[in-house]
Amino acid sequence: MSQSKKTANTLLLVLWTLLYSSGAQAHFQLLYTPEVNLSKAATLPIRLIFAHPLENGHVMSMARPQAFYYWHKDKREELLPALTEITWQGPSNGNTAFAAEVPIKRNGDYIFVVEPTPYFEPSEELYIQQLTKSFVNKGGLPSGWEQPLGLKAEIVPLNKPTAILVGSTFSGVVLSEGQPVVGAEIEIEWINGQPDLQANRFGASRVTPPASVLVAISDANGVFTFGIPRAGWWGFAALGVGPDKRYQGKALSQDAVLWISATELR
Ligand SMILES: [Cu+2]
Repeated sequence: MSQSKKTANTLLLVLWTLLYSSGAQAHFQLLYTPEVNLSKAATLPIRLIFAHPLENGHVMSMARPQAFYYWHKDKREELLPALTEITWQGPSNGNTAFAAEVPIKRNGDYIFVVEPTPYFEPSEELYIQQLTKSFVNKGGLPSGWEQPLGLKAEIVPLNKPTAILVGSTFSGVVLSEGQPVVGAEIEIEWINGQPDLQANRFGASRVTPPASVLVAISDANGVFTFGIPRAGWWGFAALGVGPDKRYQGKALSQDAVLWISATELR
């Protein structure tokens, strides 16, 4: 094949991939750390990445978040000053993300929260802000993982989020300003490319994403349930459930995101 023909074919393939995959990708704010159950004091490596984890596609650029902290018992620990800007690499591109090293000493639950600066998505002509929670436990002692944090929008777990087994189910309740949201649309994704925290990149895709986005709808009490088919990181994004609908003169989707790490019983 001539060089120009090859180039044309490559361009077509790229276009086709973009068109084909645009329907299957969901935005997810990641708040990732490799190990959610600690037996002794440790320094947690954390990465904040805005990506399409199941498709393992384009990595979006994150601005410095509006807030980043954890709740431990009754205390909120501010982590914004601990963030360093990094470049996170996906299979097709690299983009701005954030890293932190967070010391964990006391026993109990740590609920991490990132409140990102809204991101403008040109393909949808709207801003997206995903208020995101992720959980770590030290010493096996529960201390409030089931408590709402009073976020504008949040998913509150109904199963202990640091003890989720493959083949079991996970349920959560979607809250907007503390009230259950009936009929919320919750997109569900799995982190397909293993995050490599040394290289700050996603590994190669391990599964073929399903043809269509996985979705649950919250019931009359704001509750949804999902059966966990595979070990690894599962994310739940309740779309547009937050009270803020506009940002800088444009539409805003204020979403609630929650992450769990599922393990095999063996
Ligand atoms: Cu995107």
